[in-house]
Amino acid sequence: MNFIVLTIFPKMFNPFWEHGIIRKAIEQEKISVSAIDIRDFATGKHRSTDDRPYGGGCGMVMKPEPLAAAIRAATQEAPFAKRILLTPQGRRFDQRVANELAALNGLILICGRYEGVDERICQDFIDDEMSIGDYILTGGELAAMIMMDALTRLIPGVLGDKDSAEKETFSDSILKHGQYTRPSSFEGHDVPEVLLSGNHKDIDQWRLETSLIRTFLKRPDLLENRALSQEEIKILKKWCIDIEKIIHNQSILGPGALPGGQ
Ligand code: 4GX
Repeated sequence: MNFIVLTIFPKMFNPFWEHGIIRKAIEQEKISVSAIDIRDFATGKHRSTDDRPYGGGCGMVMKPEPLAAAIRAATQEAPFAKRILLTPQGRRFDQRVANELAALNGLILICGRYEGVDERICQDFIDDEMSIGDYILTGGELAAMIMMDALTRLIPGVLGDKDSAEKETFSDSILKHGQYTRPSSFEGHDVPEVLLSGNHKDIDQWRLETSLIRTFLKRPDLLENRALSQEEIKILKKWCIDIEKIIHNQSILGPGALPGGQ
């Protein structure tokens, strides 16, 4: 995957590209990255990239000429890359979109600042608009990094075998089970016994069950749009029976019969 970012702050990307899995992916040539400074394409004494909005109002707008020239230069470098503008108005970037975009061979990510970019750029120089979430950033740079980060880990060979199983979990729309490492007892809290048992069937069952419980409690929206496996249905049914037992006992004994009842 070839990533080209267009920005007035190209140095913001250096620390991102210099660390961890992203750095390794670059070294192993799974991805190539470059930042184009939009200001390099600005003309005039002050090389300004922004100007006041027609019609008045607060803030500044990114001028169309430097942006258009920068996008043309990037397109020449990567003719088949999809050109994406980062903006709160865009289609929401999520794991599904990430899987879709990870199959492409190039992305040109256009990072706006100020109040936005001249509307005529959006019309003629952009293939898609993307938002990373419903909040307002000071610029598209962090959004571009988030997209590159999520996409890079999906590229075959970037993660080891151990990690790549993990990537299935979110595209499967279920949260990860809890993880523990040594020591087995930490400040009075012990690691669940089943994880020390060495019984992999029990461990897998425990992990699936805790994943489901977590998802049900923290992100029920994820479960609603999901095709459940037979195993998962079995687990959910078991909870239903357990919960019904609690309700049944309460109604027989009366609400005052149990400690904490009202
Ligand atoms: N997900 N921002 C872009 C300036 C801007 C506005 C309109 C183009 C059109 C954001 C987000 C985000 C703030 C980046 C405004 N550029 N980007 N910037 N949320 O909030 O992606």
